[in-house]
Amino acid sequence: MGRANDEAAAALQEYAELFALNGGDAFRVRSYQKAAKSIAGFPGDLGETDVRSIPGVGEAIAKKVEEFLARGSFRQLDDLRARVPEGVRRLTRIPSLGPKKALFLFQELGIDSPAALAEAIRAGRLGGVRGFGARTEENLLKGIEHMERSGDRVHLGIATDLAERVVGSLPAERIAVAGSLRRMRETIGDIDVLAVGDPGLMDLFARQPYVTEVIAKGERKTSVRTDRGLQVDLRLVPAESWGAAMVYFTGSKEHNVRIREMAVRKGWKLSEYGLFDGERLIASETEEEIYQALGMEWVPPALREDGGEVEAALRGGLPRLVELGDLRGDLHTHTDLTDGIASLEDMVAAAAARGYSYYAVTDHAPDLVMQRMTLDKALAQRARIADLQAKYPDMRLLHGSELNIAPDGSVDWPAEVLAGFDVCVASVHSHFTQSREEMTRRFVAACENPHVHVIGHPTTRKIGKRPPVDADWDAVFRAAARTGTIMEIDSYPDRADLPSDLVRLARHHGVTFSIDSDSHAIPHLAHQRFGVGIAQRAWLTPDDVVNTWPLDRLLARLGGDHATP
Ligand code: DGT
Ligand code: CA
Ligand code: CA
Ligand code: ZN
Repeated sequence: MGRANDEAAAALQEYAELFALNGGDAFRVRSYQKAAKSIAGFPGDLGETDVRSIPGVGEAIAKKVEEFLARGSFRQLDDLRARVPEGVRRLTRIPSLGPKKALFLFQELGIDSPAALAEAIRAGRLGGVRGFGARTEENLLKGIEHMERSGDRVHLGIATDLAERVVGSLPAERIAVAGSLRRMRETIGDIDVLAVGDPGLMDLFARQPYVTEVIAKGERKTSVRTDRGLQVDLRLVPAESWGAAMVYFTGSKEHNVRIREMAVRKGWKLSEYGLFDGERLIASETEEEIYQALGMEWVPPALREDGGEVEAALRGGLPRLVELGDLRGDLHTHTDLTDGIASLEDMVAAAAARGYSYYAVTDHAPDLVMQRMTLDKALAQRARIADLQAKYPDMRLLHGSELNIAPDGSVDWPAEVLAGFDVCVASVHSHFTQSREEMTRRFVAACENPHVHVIGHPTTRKIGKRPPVDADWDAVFRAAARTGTIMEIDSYPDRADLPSDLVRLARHHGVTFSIDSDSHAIPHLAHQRFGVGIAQRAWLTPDDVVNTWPLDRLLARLGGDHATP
């Protein structure tokens, strides 16, 4: 995916937000949002395409995009940016606070940031204001606290994009990412890059177009701020201590403390330069040599959190972690029948190109009203899938749906309709603030529904935007294990849902998982690599993940007769 696509899409999305915030016509807001999605999901490079050929992009939007490509912004965006303070825009990012209310708070009460809103609520200044009851105030406060806690960390998708740009821009003898990004943490504080090469690399790095500020520049380490807000540290390391530097800067700090203790116990010293016995170098060139000298197996980066991996590596008992290459399919994807932007035919062709043995199409179900799904549309899609199947003898197409779990735990459509689908993913898309008891009952009921195979993006969190729902996860996972309900690892990087700590908990209860892309466009199919990171951090093996299984085993698990297509 070309970077220009993402940036133009982000600008249009921002414009849509600002336009809505200024009371702009809802229809036009939606058309900007739709165009933004289309552009983000467009597989070709924007710079080499006539923008007008992208679905959803008319003349007016095309002009804005062209101006953006030429100079990094467009006039209407500049105008609105000038009119709305940044803090007011951040107000709209508080979960449950829409643009109308945000503008009202700013114009009537002078509240111009999330912090100012929190203060106003705590001081009781919103008491009696229409539309701001006690329950609303409480939810707003929770949302603001969540935003503050996630702070400046970004999700893995943003960090990975930027890291690939950095690595690709520097002609080093050797270069690799370390830190939390190599460990595939779901959020990243800053990016750590190690390189072997000549000192001129530092100057070259500081001059890159993605650099907005040079924070510190030395011979061994340069730190910059980038256009994504994220800091990148580049360290030059001697070729002969590459392995030691990778171990040290990959971390985590907790893991490093443990293995340094192991070295000390042997009377040795472990640093970023190597493993030493006094002056004598024991190992430094590769990570494998260092772990081996310490009497351990090499530890995959995703496990380096002092979560039992040191003990396991010492007794040679590390798991065979699931890898991207183990996945044989995807069980949660959308098309333009609902909110995806690519056609069924294009999504299926892209899936086949990835070499899948099976692929499920799971467009939204009717209770998500704005998607305008109907049974007729679903059945027509099923017929198209049956036709399409003939073209793909090596990939089984599964017709599914992403159902909505209602507040009482029920889902869309009667049982006889549900029975006609090969796979049903059921997700929470509304009523996020139910009490812990209600939410737990809701999930348990969904697990107990014999037609529900998979619980989609279970916590519903969106990193930096929406906190996870509150549920007794032990109880939910017990129900999932008992009923054979699969828990999803939604790989979409701003969801990363389930998060790895809950995956690990679920696994203890005997739950199985599917690593899904939740794609709404062709490039999203590749997001599964982020889901694999989550699974690895939770110690999952291929056997724990149903979409590594051969088709027959998967179908047996999904039950039903699978007459379609
Ligand atoms: P982040 O950036 O917050 O997402 O997390 P990390 O793990 O990338 O942390 P960062 O960037 O502060 O440091 C990168 C690695 O360098 C870290 O995982 C371990 C190592 N490191 C940094 N400072 C220390 C330290 O004071 N002691 C030890 N043992 N290791 C350190
Ligand atoms: Ca870092
Ligand atoms: Ca760092
Ligand atoms: Zn969903």
